[in-house]
Amino acid sequence: MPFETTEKIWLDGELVDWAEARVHVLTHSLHYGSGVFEGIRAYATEQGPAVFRLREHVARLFRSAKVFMIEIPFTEDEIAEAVRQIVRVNGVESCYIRPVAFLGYGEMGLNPLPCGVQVAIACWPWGTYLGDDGVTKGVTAKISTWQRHDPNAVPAAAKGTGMYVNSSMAKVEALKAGYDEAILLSPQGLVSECTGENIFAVRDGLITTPDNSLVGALAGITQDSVVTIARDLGYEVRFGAIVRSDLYTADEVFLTGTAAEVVPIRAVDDRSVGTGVPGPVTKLIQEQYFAAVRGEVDRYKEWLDHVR
Ligand code: PPE
Repeated sequence: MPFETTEKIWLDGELVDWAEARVHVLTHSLHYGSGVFEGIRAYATEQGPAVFRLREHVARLFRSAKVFMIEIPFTEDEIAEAVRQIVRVNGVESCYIRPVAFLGYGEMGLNPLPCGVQVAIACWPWGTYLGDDGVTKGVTAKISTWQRHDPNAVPAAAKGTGMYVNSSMAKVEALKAGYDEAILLSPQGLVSECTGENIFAVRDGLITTPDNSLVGALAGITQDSVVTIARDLGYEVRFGAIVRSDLYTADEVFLTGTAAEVVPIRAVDDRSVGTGVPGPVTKLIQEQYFAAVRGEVDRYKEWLDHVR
């Protein structure tokens, strides 16, 4: 197993052994990418493990499902409690949590409507997604030759499983070319987001992140948290257009995501960002973010859902 597993997975309301959480090869979503998912993290706090912004993640899962007309056979409260339960029963202090709602076995063909909907929730300990060095020293990125979705091709507002072939191709292209991460542009040529993260640029103290709907980026919950944190720190933050040369000339660029957390980008297309080392704004925001997720900042304690 390439990563650390846990004992149980929540599957359709039951706790099953990790190895037994299986599906049939004719599962609809395996063929047509017709599923929706979330990525959530739980962090160790003084009161035990706490899930970060659980309600927002569950709400986004249901919004994604609505876009694809996938009827999740549970309520938002039931899914939220299932997330807390899976963290509790696996006895982990901190972990990554992956809920996925998918169309199961029983129907084939492109019409998804007759298919039964299944829900699985797994969790496992997952360290820094872009490497420990990435968090401290920053990562390199390349503008991808793959474009982010046109909203009339696939709905970027929804976290659909099949949509991630776009991200995977961009990721592989970047890795093969020797970069850590890819930055995708919208069909109009504006900076959209990274493969599984939103992006921010800082210049002269002004922080800009793309207007998600306009550029086909996912409305990130970490992005939202970072916007709040940055504004609370006194920075001006705007949702606005960014073109690739804005990244080359920015003082600082960083990315945000549940898995990746907050990571500086130290070079874009072989141009150093600023001086090529993580800048003060990024470092301050990183520090506040990590303090917030661990329950160390009073004003952000409402973001935590304790599992015990
Ligand atoms: N954009 C995309 C395309 C995306 O997948 C994510 C999350 C984000 C932005 C940031 O959203 P948020 O996590 O709410 O701040 N990507 C998830 C999957 C990552 C993966 O590689 O798998 C995640 O971070 O959990």
